[in-house]
Amino acid sequence: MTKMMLLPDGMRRWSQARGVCLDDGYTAMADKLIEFIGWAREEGITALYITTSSAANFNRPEPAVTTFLVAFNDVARRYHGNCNFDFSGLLDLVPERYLTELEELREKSDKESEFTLHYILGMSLSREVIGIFNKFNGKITALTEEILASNAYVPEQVDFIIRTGGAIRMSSFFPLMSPYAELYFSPVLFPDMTRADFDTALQILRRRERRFGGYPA
Ligand code: GPP
Ligand code: MG
Repeated sequence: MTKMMLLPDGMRRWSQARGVCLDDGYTAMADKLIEFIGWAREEGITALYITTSSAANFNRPEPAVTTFLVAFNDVARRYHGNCNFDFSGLLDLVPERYLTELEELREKSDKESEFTLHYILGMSLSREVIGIFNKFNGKITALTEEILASNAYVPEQVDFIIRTGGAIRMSSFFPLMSPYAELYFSPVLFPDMTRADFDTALQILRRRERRFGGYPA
């Protein structure tokens, strides 16, 4: 029951390097995501969380925001029938027509599927915590781990996080309730990722000794 989170980074640089427009870079990302999901399923990943945007990404020029929104909705449209599709995040940031379509796709997705594809939109660790506080402020006497968990953007602990694109940072993409997630940073720009890159990442992640704060077994 391995849960994975993917931060697909590097599309602008990929587009620039190829001399193509950003839309083409994100189209390549969309095709690669469909491939990536297949690799993950073949390797027994039961839930794949994809960070489709940080809250800060919505400060980009509007055409760039539209580009990533269009590409991720396209992937959900192409794949929803084949998985249990869900999403969460700072949804106030997402323009209504994209959100409405994601809601429809979630509704139509295969709820019985053994594989979950879950988008995190508008990710921001601080906004996530502030949102939970404001939702419960004055209504409960104490915040508990259970309340945090059931309101977190990522609703369960993820085991592995893969970020492509070369940056060794989390950029507010860290899942609140996954303190022991194993991290893997790949220099590959996401549209260039190959099956061999994925296999290498997974092999390294699976070799890690996971101790969850305890002593070695
Ligand atoms: C970033 O590629 C990707 C997204 C907007 C999706 C979510 C963000 C993550 C960092 C996972 P980019 O447009 O930033 O390309 P580059 O990194 O080449 O500037
Ligand atoms: Mg980037």
